Amino acid sequence: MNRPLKIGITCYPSLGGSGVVATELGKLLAEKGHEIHFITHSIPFRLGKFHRNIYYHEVEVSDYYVFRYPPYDLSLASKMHQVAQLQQLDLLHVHYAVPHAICALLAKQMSGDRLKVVTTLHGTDITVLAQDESLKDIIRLGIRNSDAVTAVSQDLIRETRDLLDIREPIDLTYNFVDKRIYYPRDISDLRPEFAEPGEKILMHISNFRPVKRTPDVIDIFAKVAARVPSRLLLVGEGPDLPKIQAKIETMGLGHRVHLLGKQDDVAQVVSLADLMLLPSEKESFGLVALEAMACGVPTIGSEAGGIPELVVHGKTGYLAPIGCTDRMADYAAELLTDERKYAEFRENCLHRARTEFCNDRITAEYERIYYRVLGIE
Ligand code: GMT
Repeated sequence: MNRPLKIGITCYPSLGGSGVVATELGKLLAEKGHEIHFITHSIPFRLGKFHRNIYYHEVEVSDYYVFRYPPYDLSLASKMHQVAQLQQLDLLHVHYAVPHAICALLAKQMSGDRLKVVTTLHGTDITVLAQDESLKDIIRLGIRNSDAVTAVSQDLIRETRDLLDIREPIDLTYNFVDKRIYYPRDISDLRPEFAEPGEKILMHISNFRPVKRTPDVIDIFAKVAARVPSRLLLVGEGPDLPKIQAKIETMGLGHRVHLLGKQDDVAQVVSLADLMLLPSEKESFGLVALEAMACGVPTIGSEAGGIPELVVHGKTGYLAPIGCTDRMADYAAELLTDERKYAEFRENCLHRARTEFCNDRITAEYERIYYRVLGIE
């Protein structure tokens, strides 16, 4: 048994898959006896109640009048260094390359080489930001100089290599769900609020950004609802939501669509669904499809990015080329009207989530990486 570690974790603490994964990982590592120090600009929203072995260090940004842009990155790097010194951290594990990997490297320069840096790439930090000429070179620097780099899918590893010409090793560490939280919940009390008996529920959860192709969600739903009595639940908020609301009204679907806004208890909400829709343009992994899978809900989605590594076409859901809403709607209608097949998919979902993407397995993979960079094998 290796010694417990002291780990600094930095992530975007507000809503978003990378922040969720970072926070849940911190909680699980703390349960295993490691000491976890979150270094972020506000408390990670998924942290919740008090946890043994978890500490929080707030990054305060100077707003001195000469700054046109308050230098958050420098304050973060300084805070990482201070916490590393005071708490004798073994390593910093940063989620999302920009600016976190660069800040961690600065902290390492200040603290000395003993402090190791592990960077986890989550998706848009590569697929969107590494295409931006103003950031590309600095993202490459962050990746090349980290002591270990992990990515949440094979597809993201491939994209990172292609876009940034990275030759150094990148560890594959899929995202995970905590099986004690994500399981099919009893929602018999709640379901009548959203659907009549005999109606099916389709769901989409996202930050309603253009990469999610939310207009496709409405098109798929309209085509399904024409054949199968159903409702659509939209969860989350973001820039495309007003456009989506207008589209729903124009298509005369208002009475069939419920907007639930942001929701904290995802396992409970997801358990309401019969199908999850994820027709994204880009998706390095698709955490929401895993959350659905763990609650026994199949996903109908696009073949974008890492989705095919998570959703097994014809077993735990169906996938079609990006934008192919006709085919996605056909698949959805087929699954919703074939009880035997639906039950089979549901079982496949539960089994796959509990085996391939289980919290114990992925946490152990991260621990192996930590001990490796620290030279403790
Ligand atoms: O989905 C988003 O746009 C948010 C983004 C984030 O940084 O939180 O999600 C990315 O990381 C998640 C956790 O690893 C992945 O499950 C999402 O697929 C990924 N999003 C994209 O690649 C668009």
